[in-house]
Amino acid sequence: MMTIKSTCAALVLALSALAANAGAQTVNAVDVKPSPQQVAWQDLEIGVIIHFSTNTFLNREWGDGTADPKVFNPCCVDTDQWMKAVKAAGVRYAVLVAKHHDGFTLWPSAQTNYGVKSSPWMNGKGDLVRMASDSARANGLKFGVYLSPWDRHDPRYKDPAAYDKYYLAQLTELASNYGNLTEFWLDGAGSGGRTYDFEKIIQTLRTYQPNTMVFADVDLFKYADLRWVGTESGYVPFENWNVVDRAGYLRWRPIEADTPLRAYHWFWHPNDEASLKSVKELVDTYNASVGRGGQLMLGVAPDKDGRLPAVDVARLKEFGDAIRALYSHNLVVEDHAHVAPAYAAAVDNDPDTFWSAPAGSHSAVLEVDFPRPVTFDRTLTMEWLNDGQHIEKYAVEVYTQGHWKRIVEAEAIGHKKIDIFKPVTAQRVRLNLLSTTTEAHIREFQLYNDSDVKLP
Ligand code: FUL
Repeated sequence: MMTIKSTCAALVLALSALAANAGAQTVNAVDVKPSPQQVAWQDLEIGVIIHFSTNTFLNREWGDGTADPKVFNPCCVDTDQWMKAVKAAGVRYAVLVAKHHDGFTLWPSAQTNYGVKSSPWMNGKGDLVRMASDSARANGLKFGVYLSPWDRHDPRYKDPAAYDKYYLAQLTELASNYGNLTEFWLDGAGSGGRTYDFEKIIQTLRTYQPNTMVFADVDLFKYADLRWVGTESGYVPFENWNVVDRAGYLRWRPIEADTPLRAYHWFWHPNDEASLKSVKELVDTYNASVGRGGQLMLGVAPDKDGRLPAVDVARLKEFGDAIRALYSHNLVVEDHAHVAPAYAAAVDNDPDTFWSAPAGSHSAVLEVDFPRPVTFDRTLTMEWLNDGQHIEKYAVEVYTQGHWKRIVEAEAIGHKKIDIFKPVTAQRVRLNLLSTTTEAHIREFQLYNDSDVKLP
């Protein structure tokens, strides 16, 4: 028989067990959501990373830190030309390599003489970070910086504590003097086996830049907001989930795929025009990065004069024109598809509106019906991710000869998914969300017929 005392004791035990459980909540991938800054960053879709340093003048990719600052002497730096050229490619933000592994600073850092201030360029009075950030913003682009942790010039590098102090002081200069930084590139290259004071680095960055997205490779997963795709091919492998687990850290880490405009070369090299990627290669890269829910980070490099070469400028525009030609004739809108009013927000060509499946549902179907048959060879689908990534399996189906035929079956949708297939002609098409962890949210479901778009 239970006494009042034992009942109370049991109650206390039960309550403390509940409290302990509440403290040790299990987090599942489906519960992890992006920060508002990650959501905004994922909407940018394409960025560029700009490499320009002593390497440009010495035909090198990795400077060893011994270059004389006097070699840095471009005659005609035109950061406005850089930004206009990348904008024509559809780029929304630019990251400038402010210091590469050679240790040479593109801004007049008070922490070292090894940089533009010891070069003949502008009589040592120039500041490329200022010029690039001003031009980016004047052209409506966001701006970010790369500050290499691996420094092959600075003597303090041998002493981790002294070098951390140096790095933090340089970071403070960049983070506090050049306006909002959209992305901060933390490159792991060359740093194998070295430990930096990352806690402090991120705290310092956050002091001045609460909204910057930190890009870093997988080793630095804990400190990063974004993750490296793992190669420099520009391709995102299937299936691309935004939530990844690294040794117990389950976090929203959207993927960035970096690749240079000229194959294998981040810096400009003489007589290297043959390595410029073709429009087809660039479009394929776009489809396999942005089209797989990732961010495309394209590398561009000014030449010794300080301008992007004319052929690169032309290629960037051709690439931008090709993407605009491929993805501007949404048949759902142009061919007046009929859709149930409830779905309207998913098929209105406006990614700022979204349709939600019924609350708590685990599957849903979104159908578009055309007044006459249409031919198409790809679908573009966007998931509204603010509440997490919910779609785990989906299909695109067309109604033919009395039944629904599946032309695409895949798992992740994420920010943007482009599915390409042999042209198909149909009057009824549906996005069949076969399995969703809770109700799905769709920003856009679009159809294109691009098999006949001619690429230069
Ligand atoms: C790499 C670097 O080692 C390359 O030189 C380049 O800067 C690329 C974007 O990142 O890790």
